[in-house]
Amino acid sequence: TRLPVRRALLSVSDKTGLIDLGRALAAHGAELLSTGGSARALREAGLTVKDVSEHTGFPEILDGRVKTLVPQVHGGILGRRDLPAHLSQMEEHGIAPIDLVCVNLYPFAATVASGAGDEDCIENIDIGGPAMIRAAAKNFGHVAILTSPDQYGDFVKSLEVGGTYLSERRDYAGAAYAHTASYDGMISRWFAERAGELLPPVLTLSGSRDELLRYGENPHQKAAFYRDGSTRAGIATARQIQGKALSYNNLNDTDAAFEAVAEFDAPTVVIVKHANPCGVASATTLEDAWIAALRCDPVSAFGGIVAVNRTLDAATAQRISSIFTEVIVAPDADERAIEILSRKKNLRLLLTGGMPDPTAEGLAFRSVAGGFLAQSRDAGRVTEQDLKVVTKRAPSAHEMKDLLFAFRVAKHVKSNAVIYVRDNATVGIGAGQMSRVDSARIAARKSQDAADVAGEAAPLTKGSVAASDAFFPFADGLESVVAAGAVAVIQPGGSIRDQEVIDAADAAGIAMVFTGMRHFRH
Ligand code: 93A
Repeated sequence: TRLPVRRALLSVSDKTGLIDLGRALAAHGAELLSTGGSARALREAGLTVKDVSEHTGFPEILDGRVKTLVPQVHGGILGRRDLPAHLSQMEEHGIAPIDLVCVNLYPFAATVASGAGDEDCIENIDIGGPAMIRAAAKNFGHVAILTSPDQYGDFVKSLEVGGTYLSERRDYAGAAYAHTASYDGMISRWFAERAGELLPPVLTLSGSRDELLRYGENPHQKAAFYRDGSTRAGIATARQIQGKALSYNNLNDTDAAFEAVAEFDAPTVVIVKHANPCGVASATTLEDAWIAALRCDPVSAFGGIVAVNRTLDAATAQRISSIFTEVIVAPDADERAIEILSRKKNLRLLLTGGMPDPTAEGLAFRSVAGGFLAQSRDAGRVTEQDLKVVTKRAPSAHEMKDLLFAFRVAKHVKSNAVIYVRDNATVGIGAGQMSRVDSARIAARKSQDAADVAGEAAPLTKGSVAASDAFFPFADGLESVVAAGAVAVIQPGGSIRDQEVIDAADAAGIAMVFTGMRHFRH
């Protein structure tokens, strides 16, 4: 059976859709109860509204901190209409049943994001709202609870045919608890941040489901994208300009590409396949950066994800669209670039509106059986001052620039990572191998392939510099880097066999620097 609404309590911070909902309720004979600002808005639209304070005989006090926290409201929401004892107690205390609660909460997240002071943020912690939401959701047998303007349309449709079914109210109740849980999750994280605790004793992952993805990593897996309310520029802020819907793998790869390209100040292009860069280059223009990035591994770049750290221009868009590309992500794009890409119907173009700060603090998660692991994101970055020259030969100024570039790329390549760089462009990337020697060799072999494609005699790694994300445990890794033609090496150092590795470098006459910082990425 459908449940009509005889009395509704409307108390919303976000007034979107409020008037239409109020009108529909009034048209179907509901009495409207409301709090200060909501009541005012409804009245201004010509609706008859009763103030909650008039209804309860108790004024709003303490600057509005206590508006609805009274038995007339909570009794009216929580009383069971199927228990005679409840009904008689309600009557005894003059408590009228409330059949619909429509509440959305003080904008805590928006207040924090606006940079407001602590006092303001705390005042925007809603107490009465969540209490009503949770009460109404608990009593879904007799009460409907709406927490988002997105729900009003469907609700009004039900109203027009006599009211809501129990199953609908159960769905609203589930959504209501998700709403209050995510709200409290945000607040607890804010407190933890204030206390300088990146890893609080209890960590609730509070995200709201944004979209169901077609499937997960594989077609037999289900997947969705959840937003955690963060405003950091990246895939969460991206506007999709064109192309088909993004898949789980697309989102994961696009994130990897964009976070990597954000590391660089000069115009830079990162091409990613399977969450690993297969080409990274900086140049004076994005177009030149694209050409150099593609040269590193043109075979893998097919069907890749391209990230740039500048407004995408027409010349670069033209180049990128000349090979099959899944996704392009950029902070922005000019009109001509957008027009050029619009000819490729399936290509997705994402514009994030800005670049994130790669050195900013934040948390990163990974799931394990029975829980999840959390750590601060790898915001580490080495500068020339952090480097220790350990060989007889010191790197030249040009080599030094390439070494730093290579180590920055290494941070975004799955371990074991060995990266060869020449002139601000990767010329060989070895990723995800269980042994460092293999990563070094694979990168060199791929660079030979790239040289063959480019019609060059020598592998691109000849005369390059090399970076390793973690120390070389033995001299063999270093030796294979030398064999590939590298003339300078950057690596964390810290192995008990460091001296062996240094001796091998000196024997080969190359320069080597230690960073003291490791960039594992698993
Ligand atoms: O300050 S509160 O925590 N105390 C209350 O008793 C209370 N009742 C409703 N906040 C309370 N509300 C919130 O006020 C609602 O959740 C809603 O967000 C807001 C609506 O206020 P107004 O109608 O005055 O705009």
